[in-house]
Amino acid sequence: MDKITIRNLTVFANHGVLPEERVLGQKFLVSAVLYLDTRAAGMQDDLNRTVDYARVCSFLCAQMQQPFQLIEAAAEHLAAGVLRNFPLVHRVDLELAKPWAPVQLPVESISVQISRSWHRAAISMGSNMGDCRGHLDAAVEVLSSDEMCRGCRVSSYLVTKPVGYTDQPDFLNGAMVLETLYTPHELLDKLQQTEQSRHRERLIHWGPRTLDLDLIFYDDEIISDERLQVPHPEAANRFFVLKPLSELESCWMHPVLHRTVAQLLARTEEPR
Ligand code: PH2
Ligand code: MG
Ligand code: MG
Repeated sequence: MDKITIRNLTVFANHGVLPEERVLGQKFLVSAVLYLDTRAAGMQDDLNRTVDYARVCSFLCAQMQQPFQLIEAAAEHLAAGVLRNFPLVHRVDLELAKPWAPVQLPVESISVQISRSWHRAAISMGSNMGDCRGHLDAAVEVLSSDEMCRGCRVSSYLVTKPVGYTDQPDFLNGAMVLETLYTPHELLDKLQQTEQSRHRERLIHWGPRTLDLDLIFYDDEIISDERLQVPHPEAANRFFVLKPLSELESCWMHPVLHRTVAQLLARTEEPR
């Protein structure tokens, strides 16, 4: 991807752990590499097709006025702000330097460098207790109104036979694809909080539930730890996951199996 670089934007601000830093303030240097596609702007010589770096500079300068203890925290705030407020920017590498850091030793500067971007997530939804449609709609509402998510797209909902533990009512299933600034584990927290808000109880494994939200894909990442497995280990065999997801992203490549959602769906049977 193309880049626009802002180097050493100089801002006076009051970040710091020491009380005197908060009172007196000091000099900070902000550098940012903005990743975006500049091709159309370049070919058409049109500012509307790119980010106005003057606006980014004044945005960064204004956001620096909110004081933080840590340069890490200030940097997170700046990076998320750029990604949320300049939609063409897909990724930002941000450096925040403190040339006058009070370390009582000669030092040229101390800085933190972070890289943040929008990530694409696929989420499957299921419900077979109570107001199933209401539970799925509530999940869509929570994620589409979350400031850390954008561009939420939702499949149609379909009624499916229970898989695994079959002595339970039919499910209503659907899928959602969105872009997010959450890490996979933060997104999992958000999904679990949303399940809780619909009074999800974990009684029987694969048993009836008001709301089940599973993270199916997160970019093309492969994650396997005590809390989270991505891609979801059952996704590739499940009609009720693949069918709604194929409406939104039939070409998404399973990063382990190297088959698209459409290919996986084609070899999956709808349970009757
Ligand atoms: N979820 C399960 C187990 N079985 N069957 C259907 N049809 N739909 C589901 O969402 C579902 C299931 C575990 O999460
Ligand atoms: Mg599930
Ligand atoms: Mg689940």
